[in-house]
Amino acid sequence: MTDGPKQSSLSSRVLEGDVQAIARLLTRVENDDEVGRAALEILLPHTGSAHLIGVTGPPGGGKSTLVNELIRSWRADGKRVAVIAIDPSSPLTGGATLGDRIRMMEWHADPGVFIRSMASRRFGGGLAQNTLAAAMVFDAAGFDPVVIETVGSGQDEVAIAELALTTLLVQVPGMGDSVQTLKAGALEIGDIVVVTKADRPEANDLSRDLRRLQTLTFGEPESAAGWQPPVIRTSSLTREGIPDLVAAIGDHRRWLTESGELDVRLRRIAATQLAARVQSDLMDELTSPIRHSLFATMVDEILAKAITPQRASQLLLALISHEERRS
Ligand SMILES: Nc1nc2c(ncn2[C@@H]2O[C@H](COP(=O)(O)OP(=O)(O)OP(=O)(O)O)[C@@H](O)[C@H]2O)c(=O)[nH]1
Ligand SMILES: [Mg+2]
Repeated sequence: MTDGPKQSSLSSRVLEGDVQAIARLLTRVENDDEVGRAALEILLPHTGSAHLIGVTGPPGGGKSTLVNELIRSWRADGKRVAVIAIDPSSPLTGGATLGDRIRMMEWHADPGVFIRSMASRRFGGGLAQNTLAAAMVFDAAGFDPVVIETVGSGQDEVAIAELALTTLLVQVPGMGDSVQTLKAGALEIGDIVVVTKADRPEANDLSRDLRRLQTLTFGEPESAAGWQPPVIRTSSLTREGIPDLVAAIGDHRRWLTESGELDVRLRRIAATQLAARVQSDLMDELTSPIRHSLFATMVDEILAKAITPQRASQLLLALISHEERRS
């Protein structure tokens, strides 16, 4: 096996921004194989500068179209942009929706834009782990910003805020009872609240309601210290509000650095990544070929009401640490 030189050339090509090498490494990293793991170790010292931006909101809320307009602005500023689009639904297409495919085609010939779809079907820490590993690859390859786009389905909505430095919470007019559709706590995750499809008549009412709700949640703007999440109306048809949004993202990035919040968030992202990794490594251990039958036995015992899942989990963990000590 002559994997060694191959790995180092793969990572050096990634560091040079080679699009094909990046695509190949992303697949390796998603499959979590040896080549992927080794390359991440080489890339690690080259990471840490990209602005990780989370975009979340309801299905069909105009997230992808919005990100496309952001790409257009950032490209005009000479930035190289990566997008990780997480699709919870379609294992058939490997996560890419038709709209995402059209968007990918638009930027196909531009090496300064890389769009990757990922299916979020892996349970447990899979989403966070795969997403942040892919973000590391883009970061090392010199992409900045790196956008993580996900449909807000309650849990994912909050999860994305733990993976990003700046979170855009998308709200869309004309979806019933305006802000009442917001789940409790969802507003807090938005560093910037974006009302998309501002060309629709209901956009004004929605942004007014969102500002009221913000006041109820965070207090009067002048009384609160720190960052005030702005509500920005955008239309991807007319490009209204897109320059304002680009500016607000830049403002938030500067605020993070100046306030010291950047370190807090970097630490939170690292902790999220480690927790996700431990979770999936433990599951791999517990369901490995040598322990698989024990795991299945425990499931039988739970079904037979002989043991609680809590106790079964403790027993399995105790067994692993016992084996570790003996080896
Ligand atoms: N009128 C109007 N329609 C828009 C705007 N932005 C997006 N749309 C339309 O809204 C629909 C959904 O847009 P997407 O960008 O695919 O929305 P999404 O949030 O990424 O959707 P999912 O990824 O499927 O959750 C498409 O038909 C768009 O053409 C806008 O600014 N104005
Ligand atoms: Mg989309």
